[in-house]
Amino acid sequence: RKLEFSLRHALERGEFALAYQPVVDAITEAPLSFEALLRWHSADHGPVSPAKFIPLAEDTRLIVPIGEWVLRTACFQAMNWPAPIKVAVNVSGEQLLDPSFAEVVVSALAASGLPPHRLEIEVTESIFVRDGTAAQQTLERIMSLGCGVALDDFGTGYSSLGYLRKLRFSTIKVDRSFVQGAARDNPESLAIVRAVVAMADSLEMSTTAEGVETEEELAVIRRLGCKKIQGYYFGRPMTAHDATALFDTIA
Ligand code: G
Ligand code: G
Ligand code: NA
Ligand code: MN
Repeated sequence: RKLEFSLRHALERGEFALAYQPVVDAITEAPLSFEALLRWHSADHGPVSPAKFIPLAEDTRLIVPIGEWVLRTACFQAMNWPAPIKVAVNVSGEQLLDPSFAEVVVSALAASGLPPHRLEIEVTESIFVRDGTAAQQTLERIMSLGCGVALDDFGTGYSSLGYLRKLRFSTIKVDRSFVQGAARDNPESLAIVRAVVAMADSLEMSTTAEGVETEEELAVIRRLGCKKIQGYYFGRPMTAHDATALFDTIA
């Protein structure tokens, strides 16, 4: 069967699940949030990589209903965690530019009872390319609800500093390629991470280093002053059950 046909029926067949990857404080290593990452186990095709089905979902606009399911599921899940712990949800341009997006967020928060400040929306720079004004307006509305908005994969897209002047992002996520480069003493990567952290600090935005896998990467990222860390070194994406169990063992 064509992948698109299977994707069209995946929601009603209950084939999606969310994996949750921890984000920890760079100094204390205390968990701060989990990023929700969509997984698809297709009855027709087996497990399908997000790198394959997310672009297809975007092209077909199936990402709009799928993304609504992701938001609601993540908000309900976060209600099982201790109060300060947040949940981060990735949002594609197709979703953000859909006229109903802000109401979908409002409705997911209301249905779950999750306080808005415990939800962080992750967007990439690419959303500003197509319709920057509409993207900005929707993000302002999301921020006015009290939700955080993180800028994902920073430095890899069509970077423009213009939107950093207009929008108060909660977090800038430094792409894994810079983290790897910095740990290999690549002078350009080191300079860029240092500059991004300094810029974020002045703008009163937090920073997350993505894809920290080794002790060496952790050490250099700490030295460069990134506030938060995410990566296999601290935890792989895990089931909702395992994420919740993490707190049960601490408490
Ligand atoms: O989980 P993994 O690292 O393989 O994710 C691959 C890509 O898919 C990443 O760019 C991630 O942002 C994106 N992605 C994962 N889950 C979601 C989701 O729920 N919605 C959207 N729009 N993108 C997602
Ligand atoms: O585009 P985005 O940043 O949302 O993508 C997140 C993706 O990065 C997820 O698919 C997740 O599985 C992956 N990821 C998270 N931590 C690590 C890591 O330490 N190493 C690698 N290679 N991938 C990671
Ligand atoms: Na992300
Ligand atoms: Mn990222």
